[in-house]
Amino acid sequence: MKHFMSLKKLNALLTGCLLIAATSISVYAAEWKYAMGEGESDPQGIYATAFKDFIQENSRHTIKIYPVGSLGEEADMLEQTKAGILQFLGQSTGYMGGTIPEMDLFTLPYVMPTDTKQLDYFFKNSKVINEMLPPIFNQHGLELLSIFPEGEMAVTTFEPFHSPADLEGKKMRVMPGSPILVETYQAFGASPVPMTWGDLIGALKTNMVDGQENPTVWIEAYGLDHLTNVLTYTGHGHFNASASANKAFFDGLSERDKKLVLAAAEHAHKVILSEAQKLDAYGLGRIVRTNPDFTIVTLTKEERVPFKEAAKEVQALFASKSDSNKKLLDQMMADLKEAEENAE
Ligand code: 6CS
Repeated sequence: MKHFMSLKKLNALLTGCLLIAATSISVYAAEWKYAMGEGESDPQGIYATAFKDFIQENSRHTIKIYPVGSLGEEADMLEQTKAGILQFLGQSTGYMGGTIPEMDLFTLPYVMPTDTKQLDYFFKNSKVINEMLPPIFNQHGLELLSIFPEGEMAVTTFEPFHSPADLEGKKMRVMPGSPILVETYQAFGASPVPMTWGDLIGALKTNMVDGQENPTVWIEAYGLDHLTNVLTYTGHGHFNASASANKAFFDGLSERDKKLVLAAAEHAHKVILSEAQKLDAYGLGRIVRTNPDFTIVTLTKEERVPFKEAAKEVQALFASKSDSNKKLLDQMMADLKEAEENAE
């Protein structure tokens, strides 16, 4: 009898242990959702995959990646992340200015350099990114993890252009949600049309728009060079993307998991920054090889002058919108000067 009781106790103890183990697994082995505005082989996908692999190799958590199109448009994914339905979001900065006005900083014309070494330095050391934007993201329910470049903005059109006068009346598609993109193309003489990525291909096929802007690697990957005739490098901008987490989710993580997420972001940031330097050359090389009839134009220094003049108004307009915008733009200029002086 005595012996029977102790077996019963042992059984109860074992059941208890199993229950505790099962609970720990469900608490500590979570599946986190990561949505993004690009496919898995695109720059945001390279970042997301490096992030996911790091998390999965260093913990029992798993990450499910939702690429472009699987969870609606980019604006929907931003709302879903703010609401905590998604834990992580990869998003083009050009979609964020409507929600986080300060993010329009990254779409301002003739502010970012085209030199990849300077960009690399800037995206690693920028005070704007590392110190000033994180509390601004927090106010919007987000935890900023990274901002990284995807290549110089290239403009593709049906007809060539060399001056703002050539752009007059041209309907140029811009990413929706960024007032500065609209203001930029207006200043450049064109008629901007904000439109989601999902609508752009159809709009080009039916001549609803006369052109669009995107980084070269994306233009090649999604065949935009076959839907337009000319690609023009104006030097006016760089395409950038961000990665962020839902703030309440991040705040609720254990100290260990917070460190894990931050280390994964640091790792993925390094991976994409080393890729970023090659993206433009890769995209352009493929276009030249596969589509020899496509015209490539680089505006001369002289041709850029009126565009740069027009850009000054847009920069001033951004700075005039809020104190926060002004402070960020001032610091951005200081960060970029430091990048120019220190980039190797
Ligand atoms: O033009 C767009 O809307 C898309 N372009 C890129 C390079 N990434 C995603 C974005 O949605």
